[in-house]
Amino acid sequence: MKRIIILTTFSILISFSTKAQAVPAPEENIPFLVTFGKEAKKSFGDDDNCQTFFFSIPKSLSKPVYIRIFDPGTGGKHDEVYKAENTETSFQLYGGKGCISEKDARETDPKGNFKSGNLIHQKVFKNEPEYDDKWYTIGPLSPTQGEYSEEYFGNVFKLICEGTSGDDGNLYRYFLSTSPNENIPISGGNAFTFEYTFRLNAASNQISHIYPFVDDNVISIKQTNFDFDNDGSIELSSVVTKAYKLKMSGDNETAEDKYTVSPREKGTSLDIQLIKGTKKITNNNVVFYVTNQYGEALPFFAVPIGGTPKYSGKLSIKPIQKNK
Ligand SMILES: [Ca+2]
Ligand SMILES: [Ca+2]
Ligand SMILES: [Ca+2]
Ligand SMILES: [Ca+2]
Repeated sequence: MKRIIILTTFSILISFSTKAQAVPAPEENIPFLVTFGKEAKKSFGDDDNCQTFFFSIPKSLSKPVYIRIFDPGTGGKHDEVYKAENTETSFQLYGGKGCISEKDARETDPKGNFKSGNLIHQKVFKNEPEYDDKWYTIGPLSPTQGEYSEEYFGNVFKLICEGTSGDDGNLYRYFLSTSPNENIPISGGNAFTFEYTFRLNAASNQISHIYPFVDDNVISIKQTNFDFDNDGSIELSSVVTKAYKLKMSGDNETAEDKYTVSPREKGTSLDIQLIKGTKKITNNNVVFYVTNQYGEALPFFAVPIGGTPKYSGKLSIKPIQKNK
């Protein structure tokens, strides 16, 4: 005889890891951010030679903060150099009114007034041994130099990285720190972007994760990826979905498809997994963004809002064998 029971394993786990402002975050398993000089071919994996990241500092914090850049130059270790090391990269930090509230700042392309707000700091890096394989620190910054935004959880700074000349790939990372000399995370701090350009691991079978946040207004999303080089597969998981296959792009191609958001996914992050195949593919740079039904970009948070989504099952009916 069979007995029918209904399993409703519904639980959104809020496991907000409040201390991680490495960008990319360790959980993402992404080795580097990447921005190419503007003379580089698009097929190297950067569609617009520009990357914008935002840093959010909780309102309760009044102590100074520092934004640190690892390997800001192009040359020596880590970078993707073609022939001569001829690339210049400009890092520009903005705060103040309009920094994040300006719509152009939240687009997936560097257009219009995306450099909104007050320019706080700017520095151009070439091939500079002084900063090769080392950290460069911006600050001290008073949190109130940022723009306060309730939607983005605090005082927000914007760091734009532009490949202003050359044809090489600048690989780099960020850290939001309370110290100018060390990486000490800020409790409740976070970092996010609306268009993510990064390097994948070279080793086979590695899984990288990016976490777009779905707010209450999102009904459907469209994911877009560029230059994934067919390097394995891309899957979406969430509180209600497991390993939903997304379209992936080949070399110098764009792939996109849509996904309908379930009510239970509102207020949670999605886990988009870039799953490398069995082949070792090196120097794979990729661009990723996700937009909602209005074409507005969703933020990818380094520390996923609501925690990493845990699949909690659908309303399911399972027959259970009676004990003999
Ligand atoms: Ca370097
Ligand atoms: Ca070059
Ligand atoms: Ca670099
Ligand atoms: Ca690529």
